[in-house]
Amino acid sequence: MFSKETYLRRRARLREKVGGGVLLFLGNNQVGMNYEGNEYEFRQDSSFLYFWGLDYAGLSAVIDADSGDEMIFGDELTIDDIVWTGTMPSLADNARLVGVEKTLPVKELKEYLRKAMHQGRNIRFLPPYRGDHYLRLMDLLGILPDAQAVRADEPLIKAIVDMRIHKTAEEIAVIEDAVDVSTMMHLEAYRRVRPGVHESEIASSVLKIATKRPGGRLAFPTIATVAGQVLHNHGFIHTLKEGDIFLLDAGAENATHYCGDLSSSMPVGERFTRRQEEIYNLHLRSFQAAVDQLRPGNPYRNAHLAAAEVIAEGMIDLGLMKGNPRDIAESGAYALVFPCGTGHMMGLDVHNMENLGEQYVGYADGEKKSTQFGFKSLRLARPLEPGFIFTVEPGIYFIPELIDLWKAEGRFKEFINYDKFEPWKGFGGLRNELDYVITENGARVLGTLKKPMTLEEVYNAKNQ
Ligand SMILES: [Mn+2]
Repeated sequence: MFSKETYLRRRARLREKVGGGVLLFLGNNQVGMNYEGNEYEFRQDSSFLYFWGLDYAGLSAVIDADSGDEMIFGDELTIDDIVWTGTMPSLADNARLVGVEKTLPVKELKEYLRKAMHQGRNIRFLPPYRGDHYLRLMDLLGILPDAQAVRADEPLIKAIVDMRIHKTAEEIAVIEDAVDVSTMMHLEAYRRVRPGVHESEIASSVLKIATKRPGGRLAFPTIATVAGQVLHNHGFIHTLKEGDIFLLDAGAENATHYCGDLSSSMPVGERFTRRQEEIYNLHLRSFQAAVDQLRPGNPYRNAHLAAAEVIAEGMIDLGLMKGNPRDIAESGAYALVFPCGTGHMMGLDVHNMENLGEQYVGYADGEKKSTQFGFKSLRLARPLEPGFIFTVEPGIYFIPELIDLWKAEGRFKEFINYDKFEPWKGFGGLRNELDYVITENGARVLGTLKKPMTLEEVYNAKNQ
């Protein structure tokens, strides 16, 4: 948790930006996994954490942006709770830690909102993403679940996005810490990956490092796979063998809930094959081309197009594509081997604020996200500003089903030599990923530890 002043400042700023109305924040509740009392690991809503700091279930909060009143709704512990979980500071004491003097029982929230609605006041809320929030919003505001996303308040969403997207020095410091833990997870994988080891063993050693410190956990389910062409592969079904490419996409969240997100690709054996090295180095060049575009004012779309263009050049050199690399990038034909975006915003969420809408987070006002395959996965396109924190993670993937589909449809025939792709169908896929912050005049990679990137660094890390 940050100091009380941080939370006071954030809420005052939000009040000012939104200008008026009742701002409603629903904290997260516990969710039963297989029965009510056996819960998933609790995770507080990130906007709730950002403005109210309190990291436990059963809370809601309101800012009256007209009067300046701030209040947290929650119930004090009963003797049953204390017998079960032990005693804890009271809600009133916790609220004071984040600069809130007024606390009320949960049941008073409905009455408070009913009164506000009666007075014709504008009740502003965020789009829900959890089942119980849909039900609570229906109960509290009388809005049916289907209508809640469209009735969510755009000025509130935009104000929150604008605040959470610009990181302060104290936020950058805790994110950098989470990135360091993430790097340690990856260094452990480089050491452990070898023929005969199972994917689940790597996933478990990575988890162990993420959870070593109090409050530490994974920022998202780990991807640890030799089938890297499957972009979100959580199966852990393979035993590693000589000749495979192992791909790890894993990151830690520290006690503050800010996170890191890194990816690594490495040979299962001592070295990559010549063909794997060639694709790995092509990927590194595309990574560098993206990084070269990182500076204030330059749209992240340019970083994506630069990476796509380098990959297209490499595909032409291999005889897999033809034509002008820039045209291949701009047409979207590159997406056959690079079907995802180059990166995404990061912060309290690994895909920061995705629940508030990618359009608001990753795109400038008035700039519409494309629906074309490839470009539709570009989560970040807008001009970069100091304090933005995001990932860079171009990759090269040979997805047999996608190759067959595009070939059958004759898609981008002018750019793609489909027949040459046949021998590449079993290649798999690879990527690396690092986290960056935009500075006043450029960008800086986050983390004080170095994650291996070049072939030499990768081979060395395997022998540490
Ligand atoms: Mn990522």
